[in-house]
Amino acid sequence: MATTLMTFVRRNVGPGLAAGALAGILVACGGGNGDGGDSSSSAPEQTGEPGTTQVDVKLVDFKMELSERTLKAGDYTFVVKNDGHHDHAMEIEGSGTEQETRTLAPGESANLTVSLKDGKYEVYCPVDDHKGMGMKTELTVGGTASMDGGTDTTDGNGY
Ligand SMILES: [Cu+2]
Repeated sequence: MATTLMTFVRRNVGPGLAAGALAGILVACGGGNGDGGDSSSSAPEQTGEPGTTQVDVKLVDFKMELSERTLKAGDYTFVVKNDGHHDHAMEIEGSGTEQETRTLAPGESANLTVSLKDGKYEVYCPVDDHKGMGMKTELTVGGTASMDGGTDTTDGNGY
């Protein structure tokens, strides 16, 4: 019905008038679909992907802090937060893997899901020369961690 009326109006008056008439129609018909539509489905921001282990990474000027630096092989979600005053990002490189987050403005964060195999990884900030300024660290994956005497070495009964 509104459509018919709209067509009718548009045919018989200029565009400007039609717009005005249309607005009037919209207001007139507006009672049908109440205005309380606040139900925007705001999904809570998810940290960590299901089935992965979360590793927190803090980027500051100019350091890189990982909550874990010795991991077992598996899937990890790096939750990277820029706590510095410059743009930063995180790149992880090693054992055939090379992945990075987008560049994060101060206060921003991003998730990076990576499948890690045994080996050594370099984790650093690829922005400008931040790596050279100290934004780098090492990540060891596998049972060759030298720190604890290797009590928990790889046993092949895993997943
Ligand atoms: Cu940086």
